[in-house]
Amino acid sequence: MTFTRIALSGAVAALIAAPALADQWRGWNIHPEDYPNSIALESFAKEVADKTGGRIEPEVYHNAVLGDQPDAIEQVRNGGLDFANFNMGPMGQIVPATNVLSLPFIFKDVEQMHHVMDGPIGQQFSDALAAEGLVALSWFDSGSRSFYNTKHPIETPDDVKGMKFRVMNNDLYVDMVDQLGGNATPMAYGEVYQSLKTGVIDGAENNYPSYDSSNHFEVAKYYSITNHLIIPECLCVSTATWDPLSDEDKAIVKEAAVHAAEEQRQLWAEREKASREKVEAAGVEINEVKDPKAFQDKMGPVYANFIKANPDLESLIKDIQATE
Ligand code: GTR
Repeated sequence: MTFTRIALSGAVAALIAAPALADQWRGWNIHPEDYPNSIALESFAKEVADKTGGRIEPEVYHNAVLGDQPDAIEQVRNGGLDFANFNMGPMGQIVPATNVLSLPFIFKDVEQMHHVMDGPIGQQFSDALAAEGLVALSWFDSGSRSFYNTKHPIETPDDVKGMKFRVMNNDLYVDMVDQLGGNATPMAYGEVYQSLKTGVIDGAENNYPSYDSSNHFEVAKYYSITNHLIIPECLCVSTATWDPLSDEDKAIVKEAAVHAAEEQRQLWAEREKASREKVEAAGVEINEVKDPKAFQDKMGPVYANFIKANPDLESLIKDIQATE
């Protein structure tokens, strides 16, 4: 008896003396360490750790080592992962309102996308994400996406005919490629390089930094500027991780995410330029499509099909189009 009592009080004393255990957060990232998003995520992790005095210790896992994007979205939603940088492309399958951001040519340019996402419309997307277990704390840039392929430059929609393109996991992109006369194959990002190399697909579509960092430029040498998609990305925290935080910690985490987005957007602009120069120097043939409107005009049915299936989202589309 006496022994037990001494041992117990010893354990209690040790507990009181020990510093509180840090809350360790696992963060998902698809990109390699030197990518703008990755650098900004590391800054986010550091700022959170510093400002909470180590109460929260976020760690970023780069290169999709924690799984591909659709799986990671599920994991953040159910609290298996704490935070992530997600492109809104694959998000549409889970949070239908975010599909509006995946409509081809929905934004006039990246600047307009920023105005939309940083204002009240952006808040509507944040609310829709929050209802599905994802707290969007800030918005990253992802430039604009264009088609690239192994065969020939794309000048007109006719050049897409018969070609097989990898798209992100979202039915909207299948419709988009269909309307251009091509065949779409939804596929995980990590499988695209090999699939291009072995001819399983003829092409894909992405922004310059991803075309560069994924090495797709080595195997698909024709990059045709269509700028058909401008898709924002969130820095999201799991609701399961967020809700129990004190107000003080919520403020710290939110501020760190906003700082990370500022840094990311700056790094993004630099990286876009550097990646374009790099792929050109490596022999990539870049062409600007002469008549972007010809591509845009083909998207009428994509919008019509989408609005038919989601009549409640039509006003959101109109609000975005009306934003300067
Ligand atoms: C990148 C984006 C990634 C991922 C990837 C893809 O531009 O940053 O999150 O969505 O494209 O094509 O799968």
